[in-house]
Amino acid sequence: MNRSWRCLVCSVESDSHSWNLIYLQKLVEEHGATVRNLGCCTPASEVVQACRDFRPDLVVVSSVNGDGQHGVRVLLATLRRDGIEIPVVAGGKLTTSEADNDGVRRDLLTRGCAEVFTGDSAVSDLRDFLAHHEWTPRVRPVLLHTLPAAPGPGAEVLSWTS
Ligand code: B12
Repeated sequence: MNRSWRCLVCSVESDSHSWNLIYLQKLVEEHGATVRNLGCCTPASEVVQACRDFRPDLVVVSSVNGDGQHGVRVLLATLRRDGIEIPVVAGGKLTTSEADNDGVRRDLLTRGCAEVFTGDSAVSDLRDFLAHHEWTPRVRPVLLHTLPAAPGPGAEVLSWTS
């Protein structure tokens, strides 16, 4: 059985831009994911709750209003505090100056981001990142019971832990 992997798309609490999130949702779906898009102005607590409910394999955070570095820091700290260990990547326009991009990337990697995508190559870098990771669903099939009859002796019924 081939299950798609799951991706949570979100922003940070201060950011009301939406089309970036729609764009990312479509991009990640092209890579085979089932996406839950939490929309703009996403409180960190809502991301935590969605991680518990939806159990994504990856969280993609986008911010373009210039305040994203702070928002992503808050989100990473909240996820860590609440014991959520799901890879987080972030990107967009995370400060008000492109000159900050390298420093922002280093900062957010140090704080636990799996990768940070900014500048002109952000989208192609994310595509490469998605293409070069094997996205195996975190949810593993569990054997519930074995059917004695059709479709054949010993046929296994699989269910999912979510
Ligand atoms: C529409 C718009 C708004 C609308 C948003 C409406 C809505 N529902 O979305 C409104 C009017 C609300 C708005 C408000 C503000 N905005 Co505005 N907005 C824009 C605008 C014109 C277009 C954004 C858009 O929809 N683009 C289309 C999407 C698809 O592209 P995108 O957002 O750029 O995302 C692309 C890349 O950045 C990248 N990307 C983004 N995130 C991620 C994440 C990852 C992981 C990766 C890989 C890539 C990636 O991929 C996307 C596709 O290429 C831009 C200027 C522009 N032309 O880009 C300014 C802009 C984003 N806004 C800006 C600003 C400053 C504001 C305000 C602070 C203005 C103010 N003083 O009030 C507020 C902030 C409000 C808030 N709380 O967030 C600045 C941000 C500057 C910065 N970061 O340095 C911009 C760049 C304008 C500018 N040149 O100054 N805005």
